[in-house]
Amino acid sequence: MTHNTRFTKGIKRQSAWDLADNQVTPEAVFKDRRNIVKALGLGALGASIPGYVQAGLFDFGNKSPSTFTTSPLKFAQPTAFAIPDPLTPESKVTRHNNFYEFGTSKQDPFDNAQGFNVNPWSLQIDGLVDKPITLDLDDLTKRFALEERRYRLRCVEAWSMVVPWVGFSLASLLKEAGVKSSATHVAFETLFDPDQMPGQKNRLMGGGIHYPYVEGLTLEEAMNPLAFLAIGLYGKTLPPQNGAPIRLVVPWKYGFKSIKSIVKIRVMDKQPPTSWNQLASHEYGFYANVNPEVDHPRWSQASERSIGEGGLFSAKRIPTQMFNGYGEQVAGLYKNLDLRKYY
Ligand SMILES: Nc1nc2c(c(=O)[nH]1)N[C@H]1C(S)=C(S)[C@@H](COP(=O)(O)O)O[C@H]1N2
Ligand SMILES: [Mo]
Repeated sequence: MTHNTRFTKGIKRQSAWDLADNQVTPEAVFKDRRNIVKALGLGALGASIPGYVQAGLFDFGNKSPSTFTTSPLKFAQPTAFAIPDPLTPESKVTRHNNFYEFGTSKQDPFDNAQGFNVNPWSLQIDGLVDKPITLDLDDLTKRFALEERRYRLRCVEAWSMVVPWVGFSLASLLKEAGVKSSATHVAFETLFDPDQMPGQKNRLMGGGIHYPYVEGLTLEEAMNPLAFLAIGLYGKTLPPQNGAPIRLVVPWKYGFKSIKSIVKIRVMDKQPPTSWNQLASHEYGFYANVNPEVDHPRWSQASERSIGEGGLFSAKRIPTQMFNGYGEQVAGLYKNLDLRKYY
């Protein structure tokens, strides 16, 4: 399914991602453009399908270069948190994105965010803490010991990637601020800057989300060693489409929990509102743990398309794992929770 069908009831729009599995043709066929058009049943229509659809269908590599400047990072090599799965190519990680502030199509964030200005940046940590902290852009790369984590990322739309993030644990930041004993939850907020983020100006372009984009975790979830603040990927600082200069990564939850371009982290004593839940609460819960046994009301969550070299078009369908494969680390957090009710 696409962003289009993600929250639109009834109307199903045609896009490359809507192709049924049996329409996805073998690798060899992709290499010949005429065969692709034929295989898709587009026939003579092939010439008249919109440019962006064609570009998406026929792009197997790197396209236009990024004009946003990223810098190499120094970090500890992956250790306990590395998974053996092959990494998704960088060109896919940075060109197939969900970041509705820059538009709802997968290529919009790359196309519309290259001029994004992250300097100066200010990330505030406040609320129920002993010592509120404000971090500037420099602090993000220098104040904490950086490490690489290779995590699976499972979008609620049933596609997935494996990404080498660079950053530090959320717990290390919260510990520095000192969480008060009355705290139960942590809230996160993305930058609100409609001049830089066209999706915040235009309701249609922004997918109907009420901005700024907000997310939240329980304190226990936030303190789990897997919860990560990423400032880079593939060894360099984050490009804007992936959430520069700092974003959350919670790999056992659907991707929408991993909020991008964070300006505020607030420790609270109640559950904070979250953007996708506010938009469609019957479809997107607060917890949003990856769970192959609890389907989305409009599609199955039992399997996912793993995006590799060929992008989503040739993505292999693989079974979805409980907690995205991180059950050993996080299942204990939910032992008293009905995961059907608290989806
Ligand atoms: N602020 C903000 N954060 C966001 C989103 C968004 O639209 N806005 N999309 C989410 C969704 S649905 C997913 S799947 C991931 C995608 O991260 P990626 O583009 O780095 O793969 O970012 C999440 N974080
Ligand atoms: Mo997502």
